[in-house]
Amino acid sequence: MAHKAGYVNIIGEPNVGKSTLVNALLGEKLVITNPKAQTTRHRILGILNGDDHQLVLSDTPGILEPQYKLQQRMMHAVDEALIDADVLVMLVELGQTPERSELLLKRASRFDGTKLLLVNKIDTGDQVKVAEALQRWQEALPGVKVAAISALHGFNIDDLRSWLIGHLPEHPPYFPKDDLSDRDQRFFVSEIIRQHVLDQFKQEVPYSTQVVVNSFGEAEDIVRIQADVIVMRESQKGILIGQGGTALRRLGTAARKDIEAFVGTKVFLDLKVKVDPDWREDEKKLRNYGY
Ligand SMILES: Nc1nc2c(ncn2[C@@H]2O[C@H](COP(=O)(O)OP(=O)(O)OP(=O)(O)O)[C@@H](O)[C@H]2O)c(=O)[nH]1
Ligand SMILES: [Mg+2]
Repeated sequence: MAHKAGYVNIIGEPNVGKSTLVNALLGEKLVITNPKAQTTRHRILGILNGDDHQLVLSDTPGILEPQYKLQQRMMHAVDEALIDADVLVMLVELGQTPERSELLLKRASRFDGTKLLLVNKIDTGDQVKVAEALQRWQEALPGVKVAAISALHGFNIDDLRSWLIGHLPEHPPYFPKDDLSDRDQRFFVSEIIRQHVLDQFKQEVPYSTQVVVNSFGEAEDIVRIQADVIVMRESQKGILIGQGGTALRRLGTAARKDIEAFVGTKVFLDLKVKVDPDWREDEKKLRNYGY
């Protein structure tokens, strides 16, 4: 039987559920998700392998007008997803209209392969609202397949996965068949820590935070990890550490538990908070951080 393989790249505005959809299609939690916008900062591949197929899913940062260099790099990651897509998934959420999706539609118009418009979060509305949304999007994008899903609740996800695999071109696998991602364990460890910063701290702190894993030492039955949580101001450092170090301990404990589940062994996690006022604007630092 011929082997099928290809890239299904998901783009959309911040917070519409792109990362949740990647996890739902993979059937496991690979990439971090959060109610706060701009959770995803990199292009991250999640790979779904079958005997006769390899579906490479590409998560991307939410599309926005960049205000600083980090966001410019994030939009570069979105642009990359327009280059190698076999299928481009435009993800929107219920309630979002074509008229107010200019950033998404402008970018998607640059791609002329197979496109799919998915309306996500249909669990938040009724059938009438969903039908109206599908009709509006279909009118705005004639010739593009339009469908409704709930990534969080798994609605229409099995059908979508089958449809995507069915639309992959005949091609040998792009990655070894036991790979789950193009990213390594260190990357996902830093993302898990960042996920807990997003969970535990308000607005400004997560947007100013970068996590760097400095060492990842694997011993027989424990992994020793040292990571820096980098913020932009002394005041943010104070918030992250908290009174008597309570906030940082809470962050460390929560992150450690998730990292243990991810690596499958006990973990010793040493977190340090550092201040670097300009990491979001410095080309060289951003490159070092993988942006
Ligand atoms: N009710 C509902 N919520 C959803 C659904 N899909 C995702 N969400 C929620 O929407 C929020 C954003 O989800 P993400 O997957 O992080 O969104 P994203 O598009 O990757 O966001 P960025 O990376 O910030 O651009 C999270 O709180 C999800 O739980 C859905 O089908 N229904
Ligand atoms: Mg995301």
